[in-house]
Amino acid sequence: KRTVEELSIWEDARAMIRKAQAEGIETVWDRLEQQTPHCRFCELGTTCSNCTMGPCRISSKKGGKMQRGVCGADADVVVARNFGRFIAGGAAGHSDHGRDLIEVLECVVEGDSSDYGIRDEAKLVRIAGELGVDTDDRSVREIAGDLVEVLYGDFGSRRREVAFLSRVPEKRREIWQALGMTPRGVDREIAEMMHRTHIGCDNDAPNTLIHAARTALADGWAGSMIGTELSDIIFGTPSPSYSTANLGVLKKDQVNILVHGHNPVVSEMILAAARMPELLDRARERGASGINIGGLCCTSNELLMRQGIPMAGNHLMTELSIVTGAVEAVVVDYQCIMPSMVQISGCYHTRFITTSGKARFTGATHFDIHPENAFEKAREIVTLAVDAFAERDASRVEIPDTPVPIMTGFSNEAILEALGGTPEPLIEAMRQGKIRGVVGIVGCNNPKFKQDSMNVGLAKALLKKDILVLVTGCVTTAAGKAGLLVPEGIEMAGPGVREVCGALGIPPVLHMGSCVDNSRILQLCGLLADALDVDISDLPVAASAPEWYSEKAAAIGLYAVASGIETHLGHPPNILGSETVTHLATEGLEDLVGARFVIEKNPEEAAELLDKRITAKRTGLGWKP
Ligand code: NFS
Repeated sequence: KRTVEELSIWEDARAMIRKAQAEGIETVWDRLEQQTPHCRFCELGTTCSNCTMGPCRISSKKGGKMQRGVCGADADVVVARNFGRFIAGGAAGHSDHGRDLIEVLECVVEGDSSDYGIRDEAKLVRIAGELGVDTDDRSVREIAGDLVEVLYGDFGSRRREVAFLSRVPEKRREIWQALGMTPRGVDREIAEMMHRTHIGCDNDAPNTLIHAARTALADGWAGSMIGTELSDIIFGTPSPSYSTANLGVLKKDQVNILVHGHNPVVSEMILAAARMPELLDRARERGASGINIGGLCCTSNELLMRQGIPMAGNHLMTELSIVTGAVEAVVVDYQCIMPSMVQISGCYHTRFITTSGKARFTGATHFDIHPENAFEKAREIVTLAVDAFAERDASRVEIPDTPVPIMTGFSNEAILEALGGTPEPLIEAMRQGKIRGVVGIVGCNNPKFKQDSMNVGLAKALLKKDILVLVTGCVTTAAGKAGLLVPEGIEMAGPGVREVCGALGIPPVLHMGSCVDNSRILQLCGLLADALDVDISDLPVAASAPEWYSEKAAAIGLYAVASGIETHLGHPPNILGSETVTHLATEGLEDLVGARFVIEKNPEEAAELLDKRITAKRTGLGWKP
């Protein structure tokens, strides 16, 4: 049994794990222990339940029994099929989120919602123009209407390629074309993945994996990118600002509402409702001094980037946030929300509120939110939370730690503006070796790892090597709590990063948003490659998802690799039961797409591996290593 100190590097987490233990509340770590050891076949990816001739297990012992499933599928086929569906699940998550934003914009255009609007008209016009919409002498509403059509089209079957492929360097597009990897439509690739992995279809593992990559590319360069760009258009493009992070952002004397999930569509409305004078008065009448909004997981990243709303925690902090006893309501939309939060809420006065018909939780209070009723429902939800304050048991409240400051808001627009309008100064700093390379550290927490040990360890190790770090998703909180998201963080970096970031007054680790905002990093790579007239795979850049766990994170990893970005994972996906698939992922893809996965669980070793890649790419560009 692991000690509390072995579960997380953070004091706020440890304090709440101890409190949960003392109060008899089960958490993710308890359940992991109950589930360990896991099924070996499942870990290797060699179980199949895609038909009822099975379920089947393929033995990893060569030559023995059970080398094939009942249909005849061998380990390669079963692993590839399972991995393909895993990727499809992730791509579906990000992309359906993106589609929800198209629906909001459509409602704005049609006049069906007055709760939302277009906060960044300039960006709307720019993106529409980029995607071929006529923007001359037309109203914002007309342009937005056409943009809605173009983006809905990206989900269908009528295109040869998704619209934002215009952002992909020519050389990369040729590689995809030659391999049959060009993403045509988001829903099309996902549906085709389900078809191919139906019993009796795609029974050639590499062929399945090529389509898995196409599905992931549809996520990165369409579904996620649409999510990012429309969120900016509707809620504003992020620019640098300060906020705070960790469980200390909860306030003892205020109504605390935590928004959790992924989409800004609901959380922005909760925030707006919480600022209504009538609700503030209501909170005061009930003895609270105000209404405090904090965020969890990616919807937190969305509100943090655009509105500076503090971040209470990442994935493994979600259950623990309720254990503080100080949370009146957790309001969720979808994705990464542990169902156990309903039970834990039930141990306190906390209201657990769902808002999406796509993600209902038995035992939760449900408010069906649509663009047409969003603000009204948000007002009802905040009212409910305010009224719950009276039920808070002060004797059970424990808010650990004091919040740490963080800087946020580094959209590509903000980065380019800081650089004077072009990526040239960044390229020059890279050429001179002050910034030797750039690594995006993204993704999750996983209770199999000591929480954030890898996320923080890798970031620090890279900074020492003068490698600039970009973060999104749950790594944001980790970097923030470690003091890396403030300009003073340059003290932990090598001399080059210290000099460049110091001169610009920016942190050595830049927060670029939520997980769909990894599309910002893709776009940035495209910009850098075009400026140097090379392919993305020629750049001294890399990616990492050290503590990843979700299907979405796997899809991100695969679209990064397929885009030419070497990607480190702290542990492998469930593919090791197939030598063919494992070899392809960790070596073969290098020959095909110019990048591969590397697996390493030690952060220093991982930094060495990524440094090696960056060094090789620098040499390739004729730059000193
Ligand atoms: Ni990303 Fe965001 Fe966090 Fe992982 Fe989940 S919140 S979309 S999947 S756990 S980073």
